[in-house]
Amino acid sequence: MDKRTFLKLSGMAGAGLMVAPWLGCQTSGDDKTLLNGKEPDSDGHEVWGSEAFVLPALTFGMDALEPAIDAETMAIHHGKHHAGYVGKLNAAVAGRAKGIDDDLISLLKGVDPEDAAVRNNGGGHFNHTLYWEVLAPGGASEPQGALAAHIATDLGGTEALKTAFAKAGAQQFGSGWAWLSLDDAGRLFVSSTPNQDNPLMGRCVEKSGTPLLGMDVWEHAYYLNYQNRRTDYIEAFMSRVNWNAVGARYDAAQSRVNTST
Ligand code: MN3
Repeated sequence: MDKRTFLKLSGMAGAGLMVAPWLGCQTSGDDKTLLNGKEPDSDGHEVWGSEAFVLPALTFGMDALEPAIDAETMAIHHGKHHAGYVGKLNAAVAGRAKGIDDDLISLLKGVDPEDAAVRNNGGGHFNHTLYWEVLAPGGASEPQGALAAHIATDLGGTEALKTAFAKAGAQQFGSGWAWLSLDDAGRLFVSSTPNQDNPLMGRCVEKSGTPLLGMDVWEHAYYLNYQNRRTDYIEAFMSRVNWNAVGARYDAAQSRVNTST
């Protein structure tokens, strides 16, 4: 194994340790999805590689969410839109020196609002990876266990959450996302963001936290099937959420809150 290969492999292992808590009990996706390749520049500083980020393969068929989300929308959304964000993110970061920001989550937490390429494409990669994760077929159709109890305490229960979440998505002007997140003090909140922003981006959003559930309300997420009927898409999306996947994300985020307080 040459030095370059060794550095790349050892870098991947290190990044894996950092990212693992976020991945939590995730059962879908490639665990290298959000990792980066590490390559030293000529001065020995670590820089982002040109293929640092990889489009995760879907763990389910394009037609698995029919009729809520049609196969053609899925294929274009994953193979064109998400792939596009990954490619543009790689182009944006390639050759840039790394600081402590050596994975996607820390990169987004610190992203400069003026750094449009990383903000938009890094957000796009993170957001869509989460979207496929929480839509993976199977799992509970309602929040379970500790997450359900916390939703009752902070948000008034599952029905109140669903109403607030659907409203956040419906009222987001233009393109964006609706979110259920856990803030750093361990409180759940519902919010929406424009474009590909997300609650990780502390310098770009009013309220920051760890996203647990994200709903894409860009027209590309629903237009083929629903045209302008965003509320019909939202209802369909809500009916397909895998609450076990959301719960796994909640457990991981809650354990980090408990560790840091
Ligand atoms: Mn999208």
